[in-house]
Amino acid sequence: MRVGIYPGSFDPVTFGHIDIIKRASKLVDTLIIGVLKNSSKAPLFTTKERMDFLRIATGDLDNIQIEEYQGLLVNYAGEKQANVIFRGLRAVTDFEYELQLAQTNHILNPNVDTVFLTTSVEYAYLSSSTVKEIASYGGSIERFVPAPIVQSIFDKYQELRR
Ligand code: COD
Repeated sequence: MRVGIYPGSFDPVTFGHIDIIKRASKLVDTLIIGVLKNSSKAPLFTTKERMDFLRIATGDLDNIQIEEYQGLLVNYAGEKQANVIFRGLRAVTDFEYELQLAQTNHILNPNVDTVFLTTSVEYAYLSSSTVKEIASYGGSIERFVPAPIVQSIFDKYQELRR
């Protein structure tokens, strides 16, 4: 049984992530979406919120598990008996960081390999940070994230302003 992990912050999930999830899920028997709990990036959304958004976004896929993890990704992959980590590549700017991450992870656990899926062109520009920036100014984010989570993103900014 082939188990893969697609790890990330998903703060929040975007159509770019969903595109990678759909494509990666076809390459393995089970795809675990690993949501990093204590990210140094200080996420806007709680782990539970990020996982709930992912559940909503992937409801139509049946070989997906959504889990939180903390600590080293390769240790988590080992625990789950996953031997492939999926990452999305948008542009050259992603490459340097991703290469370093993949090489470090492979040194830490040689049983785990990283597979890069290149972004679909329509999502090449898209990032969680861009979505948050637009939403923080009240701009339209419907083209970037699934409709059922749009209001929750705006609600978070309302909550922060209170
Ligand atoms: N199109 C395609 N892919 C995309 C798009 C898009 N529009 N947007 C994002 N992606 C890809 C990203 O390139 C990435 O591959 C993935 O989706 C998730 O993105 P993010 O931004 O949500 O997640 P990151 O990059 O913050 O995740 C980093 C990890 C959480 C994986 C990493 O920090 C980690 O595992 N940390 C734990 C400690 C560890 O093991 N560190 C490594 C050893 S030093």
